[in-house]
Amino acid sequence: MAGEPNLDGSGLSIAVAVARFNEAITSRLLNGALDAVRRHGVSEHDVYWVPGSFELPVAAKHLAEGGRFDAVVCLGAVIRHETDHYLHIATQAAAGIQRVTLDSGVPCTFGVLTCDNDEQALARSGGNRGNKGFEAVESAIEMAKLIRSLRTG
Ligand code: DLZ
Repeated sequence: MAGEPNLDGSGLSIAVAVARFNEAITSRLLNGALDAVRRHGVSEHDVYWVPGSFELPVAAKHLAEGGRFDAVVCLGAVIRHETDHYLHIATQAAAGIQRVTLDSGVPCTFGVLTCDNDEQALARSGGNRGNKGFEAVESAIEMAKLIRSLRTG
């Protein structure tokens, strides 16, 4: 049976990096993320905008390595266009964010939508498929608490 996640955000400091590209969607992800920050009592948070999802990993790297944050939440929306450009962006964003997590030991969560169209993206940013921004904050809290408990024993 799966254990209950510890989602008590008190004592945690969380950075939220959000891509401006497809801002109509990413602002909805950000609203979901800020809702989760409030609901779970995260003590401190800051929001950092970057141009697009491709830039999320380097922002996450500096935020993770700065020593101020217990977790970094990365938000973006990669939506399929006529070429395969979106595929490169989505792949590099995912790989880069995971690499920063493993290199820094600071959990960087993946709140980046990868969708075929706007309808799918709207559904997952506060529509009938939930809000991936909200979920990315919950994952960040759970992982930050786990890592803290592993470090303190
Ligand atoms: C250029 C581009 C394209 C075509 N599509 C997206 C997208 O769907 N989602 C996203 O977040 N960003 C996109 N970008 C911008 C890139 O992420 C990046 O900002 C630029 O290529 C500059 O490096």
